[in-house]
Amino acid sequence: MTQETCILVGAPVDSGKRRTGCLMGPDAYRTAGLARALTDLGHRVEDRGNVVPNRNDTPDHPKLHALAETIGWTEALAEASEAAMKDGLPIFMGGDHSLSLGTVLGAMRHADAEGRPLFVLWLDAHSDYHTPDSTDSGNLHGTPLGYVTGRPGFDGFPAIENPVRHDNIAIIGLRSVDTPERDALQATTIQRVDMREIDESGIAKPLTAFLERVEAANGMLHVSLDVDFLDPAVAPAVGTTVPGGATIREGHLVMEMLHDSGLMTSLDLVELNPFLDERGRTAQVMVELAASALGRRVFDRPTRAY
Ligand code: 6HN
Ligand code: MN
Ligand code: MN
Ligand code: MN
Repeated sequence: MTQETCILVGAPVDSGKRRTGCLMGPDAYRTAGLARALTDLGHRVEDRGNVVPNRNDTPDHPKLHALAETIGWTEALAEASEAAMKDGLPIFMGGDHSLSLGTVLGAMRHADAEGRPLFVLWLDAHSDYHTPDSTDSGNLHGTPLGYVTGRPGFDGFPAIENPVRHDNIAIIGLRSVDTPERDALQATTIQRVDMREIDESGIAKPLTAFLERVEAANGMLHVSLDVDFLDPAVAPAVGTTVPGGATIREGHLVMEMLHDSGLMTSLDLVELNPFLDERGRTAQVMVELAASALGRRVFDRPTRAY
């Protein structure tokens, strides 16, 4: 197995929605043994500690929640992401999903510098394709795919010079998409895989099709794993639970296939709210999934006391 340098980056972002608690995510991943799970697999692990947001003085917005703070996070995380990608495979320990405004931007800059196209795999119940104009909730965690594809309205955020191409994106796990997002998505070639398709044909088929495209283009691949991709029965620690999500095995199969492909170049773990967890079980599930993405096989999994 290829030894990776895994760079853990804490992103305690809590500004992307009103319900707080995601700021505890990075420490929950540390407590659940993320670094140890990766070193046990033979990888080098470096924990860079937590990123601190830039100071930003954008005035309060009548609709958008915590706009200035989210812009400050986006700038700081884009820098941390670009820097970490030069040194290894970053794993961003969130933090709510607005952190991906920054982590994907950093991955875009790195891929541009390498002269390679960036692909994005979004594992989520939601499509997170809003713009600041289309969002009803005003919660910016619902906007990162809108931002990185160059949709308009992101005033005050770093400009997107070379947007991620629609053909380079797959969203898997969908079961809660707002009407304006649906209308906008339907006009794109973004690969959209909802839970019905997964029920009918399995999760491996659409993922294989996507990974073949990444491979053929010699792409870099950023993976963004939202806790609510999973069914709330197995992953309750998230503010935006939607019933009918992926099973534990569907989650692991995606991660195992990602590992086998050798294509993943960065990973977000987002939306974990430890305040809503039950004895740390969701944090543990997320650590196990990350370990699968870095090469742990089903039958290698130790029965470990946390
Ligand atoms: N997430 N579409 C809803 C909204 O408020 O815009 C939910 C967004 C959820 C965000 O999954 O990270
Ligand atoms: Mn999300
Ligand atoms: Mn979600
Ligand atoms: Mn909405």
